[in-house]
Amino acid sequence: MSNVIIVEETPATEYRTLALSREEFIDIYKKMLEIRRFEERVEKLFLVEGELIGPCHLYLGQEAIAVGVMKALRDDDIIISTYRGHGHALARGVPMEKLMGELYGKEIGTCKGLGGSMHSAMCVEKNIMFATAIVGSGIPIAAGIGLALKYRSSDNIVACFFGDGAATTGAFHEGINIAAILQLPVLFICENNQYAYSLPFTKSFAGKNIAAFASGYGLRSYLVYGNDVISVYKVAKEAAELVRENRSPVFIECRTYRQRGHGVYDRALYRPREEVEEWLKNDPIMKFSKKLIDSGLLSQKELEDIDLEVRERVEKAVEESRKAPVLDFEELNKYLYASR
Ligand SMILES: Cc1ncc(C[n+]2csc(CCOP(=O)(O)OP(=O)(O)O)c2C)c(N)n1
Ligand SMILES: [Mg+2]
Repeated sequence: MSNVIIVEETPATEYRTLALSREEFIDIYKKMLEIRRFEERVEKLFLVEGELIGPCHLYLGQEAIAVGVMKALRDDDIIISTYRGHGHALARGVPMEKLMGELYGKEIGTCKGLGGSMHSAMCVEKNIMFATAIVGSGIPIAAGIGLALKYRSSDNIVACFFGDGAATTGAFHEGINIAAILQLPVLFICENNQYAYSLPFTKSFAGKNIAAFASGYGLRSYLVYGNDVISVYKVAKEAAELVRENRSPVFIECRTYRQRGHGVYDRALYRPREEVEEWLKNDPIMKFSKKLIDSGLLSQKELEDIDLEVRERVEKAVEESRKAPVLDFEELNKYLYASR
C-alpha cells in the first residue's frame, strides 16, 4: 500500500504552468462535453422516446478519465475498452455518427450495427481493438497484445480500461501477473466508480485500494482523483511514457463515481442519497469549467458556445443514424470467422 503514488486534484492556479496550450484546454473540455451530451441524449432515446432498446451502460460522471488518458497516448497506441465504452470511443475521436449509428443498429455503426452499445467502442481504424461485456476479460487480452507488440519490437503501448468489479476476477490477477513477469508494455487503467452493479466497492474488495494489489505484483501504481481531468492527464502522461520507455506495465486506479445506474434501466435506488449528492457536487465537467474560468483560460460565454456546438453535433448524429440503412442481410456471412 505504501508504494502507491497518490495524486490529488490539480488547482486552477497550476493551469498556466502546465505545458498545455489554450487550444488543448479547449479540446479537453469539448471532448468531455461531447461524451456528456451524447449520453444524455442516448438516455432520453432509451427512456423517454423509446427509440433505442437493448443493454446500455452510461459513462456519465467518468468523462475525465477517458479524456485525460486518451490525451496522454499516441493515436497508434492500442486501446482495450469495455461495455461502458461510449466515453472511450468519443475521447479517442470515433465519429459521433458511427457510435450513434451502432446504437441504432445501422450499417454506419462501428460494428455495422451488429454489436449495439456494449460493443460500440470497438473501432479498428482508431485502434480500439476490443470492447466486451465479460468483466475483466480485456486484461489478459491486453497482456497478449502487449506480448505481440514486444515480439514486433514496436514502440506502441496498450491502454486497458476496466472497472473496480474487474479487479475481483481471476483474469485481473492472471493478466497483471503475466504482464509483470514478461515485462509487457501495458498501461492498466482501473475506473473505480464505487460500484459493480449494486455492490459497493467497499463490500467487494478486501483492500483499501486496487492500486495496492497491482503494486504487490511489482507494478508502479498510482491512485488518482478521477474527477479531475488534468490530474488524470498528468498521471497518464507520466505513466504512458514509463511504459513506452521501459517496456513494462504500469497501473492507474482512478477514483470516480457512476452518476447513473449500472445500465440505463437501473434507477440505482440502492445508493445512499447523501453519497450521490456529494459526488454530484464534484461533477468532473462542472469542476473543470469552473477552473477554466478561474484561471482566465475561457469565459462563461465561450463555454456556452462550445455547448451549443456540441449539442448540434449530437442531434446531427441522431438524425443521420435514423436515416441510415441497416446492413444487408446477405452481408452477414462476411463477418463470421467460420463460414460454410
Ligand atoms: C465474468 C463476468 N462476471 C459477471 C458478469 C456480470 N456483470 C456485468 S457488469 C458487472 C459489474 C462490473 O462492475 P465494474 O467492473 O466495477 O464495472 P462498471 O460496470 O462499474 O463500469 C457484473 C458483475 C459479467 N458480465 N462477466
Ligand atoms: Mg464499477
